Amino acid sequence: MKRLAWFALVIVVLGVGIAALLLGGGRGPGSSTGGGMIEIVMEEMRFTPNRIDARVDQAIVLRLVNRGAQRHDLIFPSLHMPGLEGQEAILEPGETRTISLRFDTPGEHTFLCSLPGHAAAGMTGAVFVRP
Ligand SMILES: [Cu+2]
Repeated sequence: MKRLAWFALVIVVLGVGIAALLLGGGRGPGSSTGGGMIEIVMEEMRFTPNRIDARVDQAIVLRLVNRGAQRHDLIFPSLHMPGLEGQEAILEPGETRTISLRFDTPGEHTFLCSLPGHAAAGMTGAVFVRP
């Protein structure tokens, strides 16, 4: 009887571990480190998270989710933005889109929502690119 209980416990622990591995898949909530997929929620008037870490020449995949009631976009006013060219990053309310980026210069790359008044109201962020 006692032995059976032990066995059941081991099965449960293994099950939870495997489920966590399968569900984890590199996109843990709150994670903002490059390498996996990073989810950025857009709403009035902010990006969450709005600070992202990346490395030079490392592709980062952003999953943009517009949970607001208005249209929002995500643009990098800086010119050093290999990878974003041609990618549509304006989203209707309720829309989700995945874009990938790759930076070839280290430093702080500011992004913002270019819809009128949004950046001024705080809808900005930055990707910190390490060498
Ligand atoms: Cu906006």
